[in-house]
Amino acid sequence: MNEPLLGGMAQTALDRPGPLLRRGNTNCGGCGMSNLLQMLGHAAADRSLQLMVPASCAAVCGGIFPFSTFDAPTLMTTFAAGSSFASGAATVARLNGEDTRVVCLAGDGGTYDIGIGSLSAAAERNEDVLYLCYDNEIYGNTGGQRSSATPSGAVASNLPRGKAEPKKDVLAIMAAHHVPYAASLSLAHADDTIRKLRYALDLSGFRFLVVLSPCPTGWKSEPALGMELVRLAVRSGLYPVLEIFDGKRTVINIEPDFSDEALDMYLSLQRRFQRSGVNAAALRPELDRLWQDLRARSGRIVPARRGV
Ligand SMILES: Cc1ncc(C[n+]2csc(CCOP(=O)(O)OP(=O)(O)O)c2C)c(N)n1
Ligand code: SF4
Ligand SMILES: [Mg+2]
Repeated sequence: MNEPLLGGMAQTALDRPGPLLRRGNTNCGGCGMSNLLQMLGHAAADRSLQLMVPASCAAVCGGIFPFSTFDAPTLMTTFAAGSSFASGAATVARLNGEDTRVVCLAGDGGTYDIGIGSLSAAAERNEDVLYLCYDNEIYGNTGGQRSSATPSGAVASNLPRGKAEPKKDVLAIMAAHHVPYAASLSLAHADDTIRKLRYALDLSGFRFLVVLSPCPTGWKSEPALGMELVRLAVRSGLYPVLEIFDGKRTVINIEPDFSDEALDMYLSLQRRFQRSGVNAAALRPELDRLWQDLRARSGRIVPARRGV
């Protein structure tokens, strides 16, 4: 039975017969990873998928063999080796002549931190893998510890005063591997996200996508506000939405307005920031540096904000 995969988004005759993320899963209400899986299912349509999922909320969500929440063959992998399993699965699929896309679905802990060795190796070998990182900026599944994706000023369960270091620039790291495609996705901009998912699904070689993924449990935010939070993160410049081709050509897809209003709103709607007391003025210099760098990389040498 066909059921709407995305509230409000038209379903086509090519869509999967059922959602990629089935009902009755264990994800918290308002989990961005659930939204991402809905969009991936929609973008994949009738393409065949295999999922590789290292330890994370997504692995728990996937369920216990022989049952699965995901409507695709799924392999739960060790934490550090998602990309290695994906490389193997992609090779087997090629040798068997199977027309399937191998997707490694990993959290930020499994990507920016503990999985970065195998990720770097697979990217350097240009394996035929679509790597999809849902970035909730913490180790969500084990209680919300800091990762290197945690942004400055955010409190984590093992960091009560808030993080002093800036978020790691994982797209710059992937660009340095000269992978065919690397991009950041905004769940609040569904058209751009579906376009990028489809493009990445149909490309060969290593494709890397990262998605800011609201986590009401860890961010201490209202479950219903996830999309609004992503919108504010994009608007304020905190979360750049861009794509990088072959590690060289950088395209900024959504232009922020860099307003302190949006940034302050983003911070005030999450208790992880309220608890550290960080505000827009404190974060702005770091964001200005990030955007000056991005402008230079994209070939658009214009100031991120007037007066910068
Ligand atoms: C080698 C190893 N260390 C620690 C763990 C415990 N562990 C399981 S999931 C997880 C957190 C994963 O964080 P992330 O990748 O960001 O995914 P999220 O939980 O946020 O979805 C940790 C620390 C483990 N399974 N294996
Ligand atoms: S803890 Fe966060 S990432 Fe994990 S299922 Fe809940 S909302 Fe999703
Ligand atoms: Mg995480």
